[in-house]
Amino acid sequence: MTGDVTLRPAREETPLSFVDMSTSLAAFHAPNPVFTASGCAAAGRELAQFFDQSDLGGIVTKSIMLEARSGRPTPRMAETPSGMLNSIGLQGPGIAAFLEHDLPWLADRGARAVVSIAGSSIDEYVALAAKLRGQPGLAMLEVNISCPNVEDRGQVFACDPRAAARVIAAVRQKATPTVPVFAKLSPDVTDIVAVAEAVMRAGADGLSMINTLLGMVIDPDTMRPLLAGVTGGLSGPAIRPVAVRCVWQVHRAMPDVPILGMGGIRTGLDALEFVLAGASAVSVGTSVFSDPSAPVRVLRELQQALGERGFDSLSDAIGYAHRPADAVVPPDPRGDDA
Ligand code: RRO
Repeated sequence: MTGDVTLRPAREETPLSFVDMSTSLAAFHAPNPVFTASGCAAAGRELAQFFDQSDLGGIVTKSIMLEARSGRPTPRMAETPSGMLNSIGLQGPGIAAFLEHDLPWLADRGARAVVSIAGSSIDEYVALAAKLRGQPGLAMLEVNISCPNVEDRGQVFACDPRAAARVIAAVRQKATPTVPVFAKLSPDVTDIVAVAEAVMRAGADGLSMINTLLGMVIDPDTMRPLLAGVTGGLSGPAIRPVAVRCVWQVHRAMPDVPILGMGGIRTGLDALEFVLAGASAVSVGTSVFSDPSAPVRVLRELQQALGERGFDSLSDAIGYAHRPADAVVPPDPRGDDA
């Protein structure tokens, strides 16, 4: 989508309905590109009083494991400059309860459910994919191979291209063939493109990026690590430039691979950065803790921002920042459009 887009003269007061916001993540077609982010609103119910679950492109659920799990000891959240650390440790009800209560709840509301799965072995991922096979309301699988809050860093499959590829190949084989399988990648690697290429070769249909970065806070009063789990995942605006860089690098290497981008998105302009870098859709995560309506606001603001820049459709903007530096400059949004 880079370089050959003709922008119409931009207007400041563009009607929102003017810009076609529909998007595709492989075989999953969504009416708009703004999703929730895994881990920030359980299975979506927590946000139901703030917006209609079907208004977003998709609801991405907290990573689910085979068994119920209480997670790591507390404290497991800490504030950081422009962000937060979490050390939740995959707390959740387990797949049986999820299938009984959560997925039907989302399906009843017309939500497009993107179910995040996590395992501590390939067999566990495969068992989860099998249980989700054929479930109504399931739009896509997000395979979380990058949770930073596990005891054994060897379980962070996304840190090793071969381990990541093995998980994805096994899930792809077991999952419903028509349901896209996206691999969720970690930024805590030397070469994210190598991991992205490995999972795509293994059969992934697209990529979610990025998960949180491994971080740590020491309490100056106790002079001990603040989190009981010692380390945690850093999220929020602090990580946005890292996330945009990852999306940029992977889109540059594989421009046809659909990317669901996330990391510190708070506004429509933040979301626009991800789209211009190459994301076909975005997830809004940490900002829902301070503004639970953030995803619908971000959607509105993104549509407005695209219209103001002369785009007729979201798809024209995907990867637009990769066009050559001497490409035609978009019309000045403040200028006369005559
Ligand atoms: O549950 C968590 O602690 C967690 C997960 Br599964 C993840 O993927 N990313 C994160 O920051 N925390």
